[in-house]
Amino acid sequence: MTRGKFILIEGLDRAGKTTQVNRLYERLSPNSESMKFPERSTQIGGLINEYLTNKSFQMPDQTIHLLFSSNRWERQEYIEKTLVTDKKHIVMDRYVYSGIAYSLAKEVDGMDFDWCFGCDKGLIRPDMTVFLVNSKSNDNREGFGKERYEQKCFQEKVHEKFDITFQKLATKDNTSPVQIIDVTDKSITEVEELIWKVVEPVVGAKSASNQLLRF
Ligand code: Z5A
Repeated sequence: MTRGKFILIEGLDRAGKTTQVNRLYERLSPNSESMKFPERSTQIGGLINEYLTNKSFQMPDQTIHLLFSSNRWERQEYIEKTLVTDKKHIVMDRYVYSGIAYSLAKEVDGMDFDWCFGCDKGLIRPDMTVFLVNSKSNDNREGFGKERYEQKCFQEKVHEKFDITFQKLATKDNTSPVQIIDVTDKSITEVEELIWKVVEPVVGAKSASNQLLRF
């Protein structure tokens, strides 16, 4: 096998990303790694965690945006090693699209798409992104409301910004496609099967080389 494939799961809060990342990781095991952003175990991740969980911990919107991006950059070497040297697949929970969509949704002067994307330019790009959409709100799912951005009206704005971000970052030749999966009223197993249907051909296809895609 040439390099492993990089599969990203994105979605709004409590859409079931972590649940599905774990299912996909198990399906691809032992030839896979699962990862998540924010990666809260690093020093930068610790600051992000403090910001998300402690509403009295303030920092400028620009600063937290750059910290989320730095958190991705500090894991690039590991991602490259896993895909290219170890030839394992990566199943990722949130990444660049979340970084841009959540910051755009704050509608801060000067933090437009180009500003938000600038610091992520050059990051390793997924081979496929799956975006989980629930046409009913996720706010009745367990845990919703505990962290900073978990408010219904903000989440609606984030959804709009995800759509814009997918359009802006789409490639002409459809490398790194985004697959939207409607999870409304679907069980965890039904969603798992829908994801597998789109991911299986990607992980099953041979890469022409070890070359990685980049944003
Ligand atoms: N953020 C950002 O601003 N900038 C960035 O660059 C990045 C992130 C990377 C924390 O992210 C925040 O960081 C997030 C975006 C921002 N904003 N907020 N708030 P996070 O990923 O750490 O946290 P999260 O979005 O809240 O994710 P989560 O807790 O991991 O939720 P989830 O993964 O989507 O859901 P889940 O844990 O798989 O499921 C939630 C519950 O629903 C659980 O009880 C499941 O059993 C249940 N569930 C799952 N699927 C189903 C189905 N199909 N039916 C019924 N119940 C289900």
